[in-house]
Amino acid sequence: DPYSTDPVRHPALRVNSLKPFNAEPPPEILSDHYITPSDIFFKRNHLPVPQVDPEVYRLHVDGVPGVEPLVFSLEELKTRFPKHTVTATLQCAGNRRSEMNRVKPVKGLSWGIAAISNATWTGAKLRDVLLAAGFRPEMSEQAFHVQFEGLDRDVTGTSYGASIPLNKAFSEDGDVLLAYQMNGEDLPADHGYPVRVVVPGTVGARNVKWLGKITVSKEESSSHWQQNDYKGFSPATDWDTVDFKSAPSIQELPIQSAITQPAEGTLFDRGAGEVTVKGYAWSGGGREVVRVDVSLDGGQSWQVAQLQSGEKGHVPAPSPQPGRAWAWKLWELTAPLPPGAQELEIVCKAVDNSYNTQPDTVPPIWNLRGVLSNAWHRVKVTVKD
Ligand code: MTE
Ligand code: MO
Repeated sequence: DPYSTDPVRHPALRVNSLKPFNAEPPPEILSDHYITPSDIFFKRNHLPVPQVDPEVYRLHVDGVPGVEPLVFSLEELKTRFPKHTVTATLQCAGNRRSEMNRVKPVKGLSWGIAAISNATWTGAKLRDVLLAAGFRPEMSEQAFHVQFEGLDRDVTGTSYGASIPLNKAFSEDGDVLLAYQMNGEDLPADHGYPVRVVVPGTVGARNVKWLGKITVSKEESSSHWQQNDYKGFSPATDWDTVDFKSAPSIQELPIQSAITQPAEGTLFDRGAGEVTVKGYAWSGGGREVVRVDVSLDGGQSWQVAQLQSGEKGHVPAPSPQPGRAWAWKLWELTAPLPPGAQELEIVCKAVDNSYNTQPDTVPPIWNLRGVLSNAWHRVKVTVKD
């Protein structure tokens, strides 16, 4: 069993698939922490977790025009390059897929609303490593992508791979890291020990774990996950007509928010007088969430939630530099129970600083792979007299 050496996981995780291991935390635990503890951070593996000896580990850098391939040891990555720490949210393209599946069946793991988490990541900037490997800005006329290959392999020896645009990889404020720490400790095995790429603002799939190789290239990664997966399509496209070449790979994600509390079906006593609603909100590409609107009546009337950008009770983090809002915001609203209503449909929607907002329903954004599911999140609860 190639999975026999997989690490032990936290028992509270909700498992979507055991081999490979895919799991998300219960929503109400997720919004208890601004920085998600590593053991409950969602886990999305396509393959067995590789066992990597840190002494033997080498990162290969290839494809820099006119320059010989180079290798770096873990020690070199840690000591030769300035150490940067970035707080960034990772979200799987399939987060909230189960809501899409309810409209019409889609292919993929049935994620709830918690295939998203937030951590602090520490490592070398990819930009600095590319510079050390001989890359120069003028080479960006000959190369457009940076490919990443994982050390995890399937039975045929094919490894997980993905790529990002070169301009994101090389940009000074793109904050792309070759991270060797998560939340102040060595990366856990499930999250890419000893080194993973962290591409802030970009879909989880490009944040390659157990990083073995970086290739600067004209082409995107030829990996299945870059070419024939993680793309969006029209609701009209089905498995007979889909042409994966016709759509761009998902990179920056759209605006997202969801309600983590209360849970669907919760019973409230009218005597309690009020209801507290909690959730998260995040947008891709470094766009900052500027507002979250909450409705208790299915979207007829709205109230503005309070945003939280830091651990509760601590001084909130200063506003990020525009375009570099990589971390989510947690939010909360306490409001009187609407008089008379027996059932409440609680809804949330977020707005980012480009004034992007979420679509109100799922059918117009339904797609066969169930990705990019970001409609208004709706939770029904009951009030008893
Ligand atoms: N990297 C490797 N090497 N293998 C993988 O299976 N999964 C990707 C990405 N990087 C994956 C990978 C996907 S689809 C997601 S959503 C994120 O890792 C999940 O990161 P996490 O498990 O740290 O939450
Ligand atoms: Mo993912």
